[in-house]
Amino acid sequence: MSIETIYDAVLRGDAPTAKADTQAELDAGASAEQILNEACIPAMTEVGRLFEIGEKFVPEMLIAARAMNSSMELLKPLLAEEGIEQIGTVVVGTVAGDLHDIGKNLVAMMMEGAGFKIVDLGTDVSPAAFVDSVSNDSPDIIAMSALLTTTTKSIIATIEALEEAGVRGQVKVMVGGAPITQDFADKVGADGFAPDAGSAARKAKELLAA
Ligand code: B1M
Repeated sequence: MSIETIYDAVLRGDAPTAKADTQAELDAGASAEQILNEACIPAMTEVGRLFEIGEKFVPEMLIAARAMNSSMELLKPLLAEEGIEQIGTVVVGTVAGDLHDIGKNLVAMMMEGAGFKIVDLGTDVSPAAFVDSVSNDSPDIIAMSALLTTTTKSIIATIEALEEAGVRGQVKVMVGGAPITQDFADKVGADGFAPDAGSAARKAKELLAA
């Protein structure tokens, strides 16, 4: 076991090995931050890259994310103790009227893999709940997923609600989901769009840096 075997285990979606090797590395004196930054995050970044170029598919990405989570279960409490700062906070949710959550969960997992703290509001999230999350969770980014043509209007309603509440300027807004395009994102005044989970994590980092 080594940092490399954790990287490999996450990449091929081998949760038991990812967990066992994470524990072994911790016992051998590695820090949680080192395992996160040298194994988990690079492995999920690579999974995202392979997904984007069509060399990995949704089930493999879910399995890799599960392997990362099995390592993260051990790392999270230690990261809190070590006082490791996450790179930013993203509030994710599927918009009002929409119950699809597979894509949203993948986006959340890839963003977590990229180092973000994730606050997942779930599905059928009302504009008011997104607005409340700005004061409750102080997110850098609000990430909305919509899978139905009919619920794209919930994205518009949420952006309007953020504006009406006077908090639109405090957060970047990202949108995505099967019916969403860059053109739609531009029209509704979102700050970012991504077509898939891997590029969503990269876009979130770009928005944070902007
Ligand atoms: Co629904 N459904 N569904 N469904 N469903 C679709 C979306 C549909 C295209 C099927 C079809 O008719 N061909 C169609 C929508 C048509 C339309 O509006 N244009 C549809 C419909 C009509 C419905 C119902 C209305 C059916 C009914 O009851 N009559 C109903 C609606 C319920 C509701 O939401 N109110 C319904 C229900 C369901 C199930 C509950 C049965 C189930 C959802 C289970 C769940 O999510 N827990 C379901 C499913 C599974 C699908 C399909 C088959 C698969 C969706 C999926 O998970 N894809 C879908 C048809 C299809 O896509 N082939 C369909 C895999 C997932 C990884 O991809 O979600 O696109 P996706 O996410 C991607 C990207 O879009 C992107 O990254 C992800 C990973 O790469 N992405 C983001 C997503 N969010 C992002 C956010 C970002 C950035 C990127 O930034 C914030």
